[in-house]
Amino acid sequence: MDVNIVVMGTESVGKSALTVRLLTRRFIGEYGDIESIYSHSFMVDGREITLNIWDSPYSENSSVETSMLEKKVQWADGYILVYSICDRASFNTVSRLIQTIKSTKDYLNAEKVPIVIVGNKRDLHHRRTVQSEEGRLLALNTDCHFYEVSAAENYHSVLMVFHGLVDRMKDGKLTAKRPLGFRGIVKSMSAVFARRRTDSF
Ligand SMILES: Nc1nc2c(ncn2[C@@H]2O[C@H](COP(=O)(O)OP(=O)(O)O)[C@@H](O)[C@H]2O)c(=O)[nH]1
Ligand SMILES: [Mg+2]
Repeated sequence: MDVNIVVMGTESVGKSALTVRLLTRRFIGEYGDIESIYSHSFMVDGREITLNIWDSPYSENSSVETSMLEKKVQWADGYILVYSICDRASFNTVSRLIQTIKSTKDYLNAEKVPIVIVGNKRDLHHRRTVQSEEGRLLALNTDCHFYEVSAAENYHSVLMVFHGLVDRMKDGKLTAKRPLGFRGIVKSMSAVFARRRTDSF
């Protein structure tokens, strides 16, 4: 089973830190402006699942950001929306992203929306400006999953984020659909970005 996952959120919330943590179990500290689609496989119930994870920097140019956003939403089967618990604006953006995803993709009523909301930088609690309850409430109101994590301090909780999303997608129509060959899409994407890294564990 192959699944496309996009990691979204404003600048410096820890999108790359979370992605790299999943792939390498490590926290490096500085990531630069990585634009990459990573491939990561693991076994669930005796079945191999391959995640194609698209991590990209947030563009300050709003027209670029809007057109990229559309591409990402179309490409992905599942969404990880990241904010920093120390950055109120990043939380507001996650809320807007949920509306965009829901209005762009058609989800059946019975279907769980494959979105996980992540409040990152939990270790910086002394600088917290977004309370846990706010994240939880947003998730409740939008029928999403919610986790508060620290990419800096904890591998396990980051793993739970990605596994939680996969679990959620397994319940949906994921296995049935894929009219377009996703490999073709990934290929054309990597041509656009001229940079593709494949890490398989
Ligand atoms: N304290 C702390 N810093 C973090 C955490 N996650 C990321 N950072 C830092 O936040 C900055 C931005 O992280 P990065 O992953 O590049 O953010 P991105 O722009 O969303 O990809 C970097 O300096 C990271 O070291 C975290 O959980 N705790
Ligand atoms: Mg990044």
